[in-house]
Amino acid sequence: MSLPFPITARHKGFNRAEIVDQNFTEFVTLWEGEVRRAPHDDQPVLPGSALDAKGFRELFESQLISRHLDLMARVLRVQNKVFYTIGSSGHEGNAMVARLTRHTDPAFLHYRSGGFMAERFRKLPGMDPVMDSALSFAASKDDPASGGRHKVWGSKPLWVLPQTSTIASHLPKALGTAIAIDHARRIGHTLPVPDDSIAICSFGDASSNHATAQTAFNAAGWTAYQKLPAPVLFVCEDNGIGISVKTPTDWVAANYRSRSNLDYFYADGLDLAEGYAQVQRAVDHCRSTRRPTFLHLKTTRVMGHAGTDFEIEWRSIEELCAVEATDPLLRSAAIGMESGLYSKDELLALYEATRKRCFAAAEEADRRPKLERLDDVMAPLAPYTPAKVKAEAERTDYADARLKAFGSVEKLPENQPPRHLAIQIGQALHDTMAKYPESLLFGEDVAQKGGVYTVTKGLHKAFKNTRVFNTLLDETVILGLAQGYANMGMLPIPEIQYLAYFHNAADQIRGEAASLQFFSNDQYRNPLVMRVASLGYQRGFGGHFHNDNSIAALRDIPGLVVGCPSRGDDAATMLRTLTALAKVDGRVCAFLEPIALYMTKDLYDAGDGAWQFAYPAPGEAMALGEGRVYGEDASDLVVFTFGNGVPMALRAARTVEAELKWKVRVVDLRWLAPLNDAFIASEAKTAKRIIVLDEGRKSAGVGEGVISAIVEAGLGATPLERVVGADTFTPLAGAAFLVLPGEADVVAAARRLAG
Ligand SMILES: Cc1ncc(C[n+]2csc(CCOP(=O)(O)OP(=O)(O)O)c2C)c(N)n1
Ligand SMILES: [Mg+2]
Repeated sequence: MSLPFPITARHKGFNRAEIVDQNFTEFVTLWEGEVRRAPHDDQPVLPGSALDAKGFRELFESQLISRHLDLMARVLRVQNKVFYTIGSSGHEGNAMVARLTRHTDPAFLHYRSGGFMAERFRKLPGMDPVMDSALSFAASKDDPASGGRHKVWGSKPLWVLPQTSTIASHLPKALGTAIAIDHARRIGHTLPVPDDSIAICSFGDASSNHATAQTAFNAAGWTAYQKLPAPVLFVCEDNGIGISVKTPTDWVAANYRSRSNLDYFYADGLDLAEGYAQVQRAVDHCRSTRRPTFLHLKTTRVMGHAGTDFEIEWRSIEELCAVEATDPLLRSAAIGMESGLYSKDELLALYEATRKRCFAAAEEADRRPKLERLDDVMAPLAPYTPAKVKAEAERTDYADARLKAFGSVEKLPENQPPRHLAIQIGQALHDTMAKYPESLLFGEDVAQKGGVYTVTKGLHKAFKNTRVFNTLLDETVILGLAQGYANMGMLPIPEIQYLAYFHNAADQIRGEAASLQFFSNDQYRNPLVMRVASLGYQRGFGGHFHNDNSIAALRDIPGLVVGCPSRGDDAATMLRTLTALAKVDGRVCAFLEPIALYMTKDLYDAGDGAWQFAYPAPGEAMALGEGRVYGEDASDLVVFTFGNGVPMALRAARTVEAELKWKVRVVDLRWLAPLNDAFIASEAKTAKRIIVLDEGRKSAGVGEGVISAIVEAGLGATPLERVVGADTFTPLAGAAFLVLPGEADVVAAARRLAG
């Protein structure tokens, strides 16, 4: 479609929002076409269209709301009343997707979803898309989506889970949610949405190239290939460009048209009369076949990528005007006039009335309170209700289920002799799965094989394939699945096979799972407990990637709980608290299992069996932040450590006690994030000397946090030595032990302290 006017001086302006705005008025004013007799509400808006007149009017109004929110944002941004200008202009046709789906179909949306949102708001009475959006634009505390933390498209009642700005990062969890919807039935779990729901996930054409998007498409295909349901509607909003990089002509169609297990549909998102039936076909296909569906929705982008994108500086005026001529609002205006539903005056009046409504809402939003206290900002990040968590962790009302899981009273782990870490983690997982029928354990090799280290052995047999299953080999998908199951009210326990491979998929925890409570003002939660085989010191299986000793990437994720047990009984009580934190407070948790301690049975001498412990019966749990202290009354030397460092420190303590005649206390931190500063300070207060033994690296390791806590408690004068890993990757074989701290290093540090 070309503009019915030549490129005049006004079209050459710098402010494309103004030009696009004027184009609409001019287009309507100059429009000359045949006007039909207005259809009734239930008649096609134009002959042959699947869209009826009522539907058209509502979609058009949704488009106008979206457009005027964009225009308002551009004007009020410069007055500091609005703090976000990435808009939806050109994408308003996505309102059709909202109209043709249900408000209970969980939606994970592209940032250009103003039309979709305005239309979805119609699904529930009494809601106001304009005011709600304005509050989000204004970063007001009253913003019902994020409480003023971000301009997001989100709504609790409308099942729109807010997304971060990271493009494509939401595709794995959208797929996970779709898979969870159908998986729930197989484990008898009651969904929070209807059983035939689908998950909707929109994104841009450039984003479709991203590894995170590609892995979601692949995993969707992998699932469908096995005839397993994955009712996800991927909506690729193709405007032909990503910021300034053009997508090669027809690339999206060429790339997706014929994938065997990703069913491709095309729809014209620029033309409501034309596109409606096309969108409907895709939605119906997804819902009825439960197959992953790719809806290629043609859109355009007017007004630049964001308010800061001055396209006139990098595109020719001819090209800009040609793009602006494809503005879907011009097409909608033409449909409105040709159908006889609107006269020119009515159209212009509606356009102006919508503008007024958006500005009025924005001015009102500007008067609403902002987030003004740090406490308020952080309130939803990491909720913690200790009494409830304790009660949940200590809950014992699942005796029958655990009896069934373990087989007999004799086989209950508390009736077994003391065992080592790997066995007791496995027992604790049996316990957890018995306690929570909605829990699922999955990852690479976890099922029949029982994991690389046989930690999950027996679980597949006890809980069957519906609850314990192997995934495809992709950490991003594993963590995306976890979020999807959590979104549907289940309790996912994903396994990451090695800590080094967490980094492959870290964004799924960092940018997505851990941020959901924050950006939704704690209205949405994706509780999960991620198990990670971790840390160094493996003998016989060397090299960096199986011995990664850095947890820096986990420790600085806001809100994430990180626990690391050094012995089997602690693993059991810690796991009870982690699952309780997930259930009660929605927390995202990481459970780091020190691989080198999995099979450790002895402490001092071969065969002493001193690193095996009695299994704690249900009813016992370890509070978040609670450490374990060996040698409480000793104060000549206090060693702060965790994981492999604990038995190492206990062995070194023996030498030190013999040689220096000191009494040594060893403090196992157990919880690495958040670090319990008060506990560290109270243990340090009574110490004459301190060693911080951190098997991680010198830079950004746990040790830095421990020392900071000691210094900040005013105890910086206490003589202190740090024994820590070198800032390097871990080499193979014996050389690994040059890099990692060892027992002799602890003894040497004690000697230095002795002067
Ligand atoms: C992982 C990631 N890399 C880079 C960016 C910066 N960025 C934001 S939007 C965008 C372009 C996206 O283009 P497209 O997917 O076509 O969506 P459109 O904006 O055109 O609707 C880029 C590069 C980002 N948000 N996330
Ligand atoms: Mg694009």
